[in-house]
Amino acid sequence: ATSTARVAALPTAELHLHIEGTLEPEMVFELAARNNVGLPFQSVEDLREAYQFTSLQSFLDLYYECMAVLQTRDDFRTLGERYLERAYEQGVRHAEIFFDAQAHTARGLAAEDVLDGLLDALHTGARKGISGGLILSFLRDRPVPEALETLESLAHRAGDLLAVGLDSAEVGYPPELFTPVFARAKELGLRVVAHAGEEGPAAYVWEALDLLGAERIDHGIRSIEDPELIERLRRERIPLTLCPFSNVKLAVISSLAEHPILDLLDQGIMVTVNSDDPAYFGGYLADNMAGLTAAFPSLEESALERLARNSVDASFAGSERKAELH
Ligand code: ES4
Ligand code: ZN
Repeated sequence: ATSTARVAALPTAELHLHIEGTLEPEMVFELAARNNVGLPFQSVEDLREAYQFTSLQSFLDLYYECMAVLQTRDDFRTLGERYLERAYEQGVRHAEIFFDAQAHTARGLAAEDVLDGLLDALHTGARKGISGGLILSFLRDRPVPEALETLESLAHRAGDLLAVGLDSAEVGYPPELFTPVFARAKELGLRVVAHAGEEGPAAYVWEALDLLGAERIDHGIRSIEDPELIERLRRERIPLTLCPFSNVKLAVISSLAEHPILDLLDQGIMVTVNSDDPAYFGGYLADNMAGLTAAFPSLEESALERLARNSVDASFAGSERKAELH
């Protein structure tokens, strides 16, 4: 197995990271105290013990509950800066970061405070050698008109966004529903990604590609059930942003050794390793890579290098930045 420290020597791009999923239990308590927010947990240990999930929904319930402590632009700046520092220590040099605007506006926050706080953090990160951008991710289990309103409310800030995405509870909320939202995002000049094929079927991956115009698929692990889809992903070099620790924690697979990442890599699919919600799932990007080397004794250094290289190639960084990172 290769240690986290050795993996961290490889420059990588993090392409699948929910900033609210970097909220460590210590910070939940710190912000709860600062903002006078009540918590149904007695201590950091008590909260950590609740990190046992049986499905995506069981995780999302806790994830949305904890983020109530985030109240101000400054809270989002701090959250973002702490993530970027930890990511840098793990070799990440470029980060494309999801934020769930609706989870905050539904609590009465202004979308622009969230955006500005995260942009503050990205500026700090840029000075320290980590580039990146923000992905406005729509909550698929909330009404489509709300997603459209959220997009319109930030349309005048489209220049501060990199892309749009689609996340939250998947089954029963097919990508097709969001076709008009993504059409508008493209009109605004935004890039497009979407979560699909995590708990939902391979059919949702097809929809994300054909109806939303997704340029990358987040998770997409269930694509393995559809050989025609695999062939398309290979031919068109469509990246899958895989999250190994996440899949085990949310019981999408039973153990890391069952993860199809190496099969997909062998089949010529453009796969990348990512951390999803690292505060909840047991580690950051290099921790995920190191976990894979422990679970797959046959995984060679060259495969790690390929995964690192894929992450840069699959990013939306400009060609100059990509060249620097290779
Ligand atoms: C998420 Cl793991 C996962 N899947 C879907 N939506 C999410 N939001 C935050 N983490
Ligand atoms: Zn995700």
